[in-house]
Amino acid sequence: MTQDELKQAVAKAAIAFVVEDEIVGVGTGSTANFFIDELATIKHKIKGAVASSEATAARLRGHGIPVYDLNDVTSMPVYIDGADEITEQGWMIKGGGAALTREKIVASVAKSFVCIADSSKLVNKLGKFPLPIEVIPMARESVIRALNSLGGEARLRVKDGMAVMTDNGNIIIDMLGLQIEDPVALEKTINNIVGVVTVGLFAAEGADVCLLGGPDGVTTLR
Ligand code: ABF
Repeated sequence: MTQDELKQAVAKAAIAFVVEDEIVGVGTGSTANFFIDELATIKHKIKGAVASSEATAARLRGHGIPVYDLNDVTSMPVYIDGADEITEQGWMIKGGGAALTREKIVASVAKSFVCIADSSKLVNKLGKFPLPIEVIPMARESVIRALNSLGGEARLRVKDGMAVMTDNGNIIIDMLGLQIEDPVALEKTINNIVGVVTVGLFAAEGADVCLLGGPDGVTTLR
């Protein structure tokens, strides 16, 4: 099976977690895109969706799925999204697609987080994937200095010669070379640096369920 076929398999399996007549939180990225395409096949059974990025909102609307503003939603049963790395405990690194802040916000309102990923994302220890951090642009250098003092190497994310901008108008700093022993503590430490909006560690509130696609099919970790 190709990686795309694995992503498609977990996206299909995630449909079983969507609650009828309710709003579903929807993540960002290529696996989430497969999920959105699957969601379109049952769109008449749900009330609508809350999107974690402009790209996801556009794809949902393209399928005719109503997109709700999070401010108009008091609760939702489930948030479904991919990850860059996930451990068996449900701790994740997210933000490779620069949507980490909205992802964390939507996930915080949902009762449960269902992670969908191909099995290459499962790791014993987080940190091989550069850890994304969304930062207020004027704090770029002070945050880089603070991050470097924690070990690892902080780098501004650049694409086509330009700093990558998030949907919120902020920049992304990626931290390379980390071996994350205590993700919950590191999440707290980085979130406390002045100028940091969000760190892409999802550990204090990780995934409740992970659907992992591998050569033998979809495995469910809880
Ligand atoms: C989002 O998409 C992110 O938090 C993560 O960075 C990424 C995973 O991308 P993909 O599904 O394309 O591998 O969930």
